[in-house]
Amino acid sequence: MAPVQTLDSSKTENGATKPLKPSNDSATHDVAENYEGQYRFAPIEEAQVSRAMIKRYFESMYERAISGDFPAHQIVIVGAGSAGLSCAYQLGSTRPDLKITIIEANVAPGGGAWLGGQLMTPMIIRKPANRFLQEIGVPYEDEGAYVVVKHAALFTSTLLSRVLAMPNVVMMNATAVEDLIIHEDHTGQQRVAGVVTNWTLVALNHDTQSCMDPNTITCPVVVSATGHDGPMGAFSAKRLVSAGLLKELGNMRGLDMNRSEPAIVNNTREVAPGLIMAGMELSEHDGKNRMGPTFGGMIASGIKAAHEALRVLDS
Ligand code: 48N
Repeated sequence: MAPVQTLDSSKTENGATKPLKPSNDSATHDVAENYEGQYRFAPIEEAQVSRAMIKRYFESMYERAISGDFPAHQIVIVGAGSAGLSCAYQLGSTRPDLKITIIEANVAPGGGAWLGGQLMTPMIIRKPANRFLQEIGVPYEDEGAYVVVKHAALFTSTLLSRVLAMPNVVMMNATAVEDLIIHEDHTGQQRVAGVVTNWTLVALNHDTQSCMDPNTITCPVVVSATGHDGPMGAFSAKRLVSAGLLKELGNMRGLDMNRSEPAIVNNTREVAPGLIMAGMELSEHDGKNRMGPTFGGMIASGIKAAHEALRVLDS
């Protein structure tokens, strides 16, 4: 039987490569100029690039410094891992009136969700958390009780793109939360009222330079999802202990997938007045088990943290 001919549209009958067929208003058309003419960019001055960045970045920093302006309230989310980003997506998509500010210490957001386990790339998500994948448009293989996303980066990059496309969401990456703002109300109760920030490279170098003071962002509710390890992990849980608002850390316990994921989701809550905790940071705060390379609990915890944050904000 004659072999099946697969038509290769980029080739002519005799196998030569067809020249690009540019339409007049496409990138292909512009690139085609390289073969016939010169690729031309619109002219620019360097100062225009600098000013375009400075204006936008510092305007948003100025606007997000305080949530006092009514009615747009502000929620700050610390940590852009799978829990923090799921929380941001849930808040941003259901409450367009809210100002949502994500503070992420790494240059690259995403936390531990760029890979599955042991640097392998597929991501496992146990049902019913796969419904979130359907909502944000991440394809997966259905394996019955769980689903497999072909590459964790497909989940994280899709979620990041959905969150960052929301007009009410601002993310400040390469920025560390290095303290919590803690006020005392008229009853004497201590309440988290915002975060203290610095550029991460500054926060990591306080031992090399003195007096590099931080900045502040005040808000009525903070969601902390800083994970269980890493240069600054479990940040708020540790700060609650050193600030006297938590007696001691529970410390993350051994791996047990079946106990850990429901425990973290069901215990996602306001751990101190004004502070919601989510994701693996909660395993350190409460002393819950870890689950290893399965991410459904992070998604569900982030979504629950959004509901908790709205409950606190609207109470
Ligand atoms: O991904 P993580 O570390 O944290 P979660 O809770 O979003 O997801 C945890 C998940 O990746 C796992 O650990 C999986 C399920 N494995 C479990 C197991 O048993 O091993 O994201 C936290 C983010 C990171 O991007 C950090 O850079 C950031 O928080 N971060 C901070 N950002 C700003 N200021 C800080 N002080 C800070 N500390 C951490």
